[in-house]
Amino acid sequence: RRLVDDMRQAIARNELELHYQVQIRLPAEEAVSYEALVRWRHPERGLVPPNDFIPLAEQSGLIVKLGEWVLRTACAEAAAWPSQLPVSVNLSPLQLVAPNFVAKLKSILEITGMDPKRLELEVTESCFIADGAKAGAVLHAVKQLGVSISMDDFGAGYSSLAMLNSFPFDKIKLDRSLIEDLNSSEKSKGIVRAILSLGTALDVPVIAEGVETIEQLNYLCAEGCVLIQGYYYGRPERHLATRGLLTDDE
Ligand code: G
Ligand code: G
Ligand code: MN
Ligand code: NA
Repeated sequence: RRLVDDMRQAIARNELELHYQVQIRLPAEEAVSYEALVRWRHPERGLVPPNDFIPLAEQSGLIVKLGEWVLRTACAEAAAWPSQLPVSVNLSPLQLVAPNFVAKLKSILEITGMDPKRLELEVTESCFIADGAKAGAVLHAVKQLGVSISMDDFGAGYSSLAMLNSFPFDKIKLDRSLIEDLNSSEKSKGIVRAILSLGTALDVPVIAEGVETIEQLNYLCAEGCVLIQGYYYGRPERHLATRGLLTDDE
């Protein structure tokens, strides 16, 4: 596959870049954090979205190197932000079980001068499927460094209550498919409400992802959800520090 060969060189050629999507706290609507999302500025294909290359990177094992680049770059860039807000980074299951992951993370934090308290790692249920005990052990070691862990895409796939019980997540991210269905489905409203009250019961903050409309926002707000991420407030884009030097997603 040509794309896989290209991808191998993309890191060395400096073709990857991170865009950041704001996370908002209600009611003041202040920015509280940013999620890093990788893009590939391909010389011929233009800006390639992660869905077009992350799965390939996972299949080929390249995700370990790519994920390391993402972590190092997100830490280096966020360390220089004037706001000093937290940054969250998505982790692939393979990264988590790769040898020396924790040691590498520790060294990235040291080299970039990033405050571990400002770093959040997002994991999905798939991280726990192959070897749940191993994933849990690694994540506990990560938390020891002061880094926090979010449960991403909750409410999609097989994300289960058992998982929430087995690991002390610092944040739950409501999957955007649930938010999308809020408009059309009473069932989704019930599920969202239930997950929000689960968050309250466990004392874990819940953030809604993929919020695009005022109707969705008002429903979430009425149900006590104060953390919001989605196009309603902002798309992933280069951060303030570099804005103007690069073109945005659209
Ligand atoms: O940015 P976008 O919505 O197109 O991202 C699509 C998918 O790619 C999402 O599931 C997101 O979690 C994933 N993704 C984006 N950036 C990264 C990254 O740096 N590492 C990993 N593992 N996944 C990412
Ligand atoms: O799987 P993960 O939650 O990491 O995926 C986040 C992805 O969702 C980002 O790549 C981002 O581009 C996308 N996203 C963020 N907000 C919205 C939104 O409001 N609507 C849609 N359709 N996608 C969104
Ligand atoms: Mn995410
Ligand atoms: Na998600």
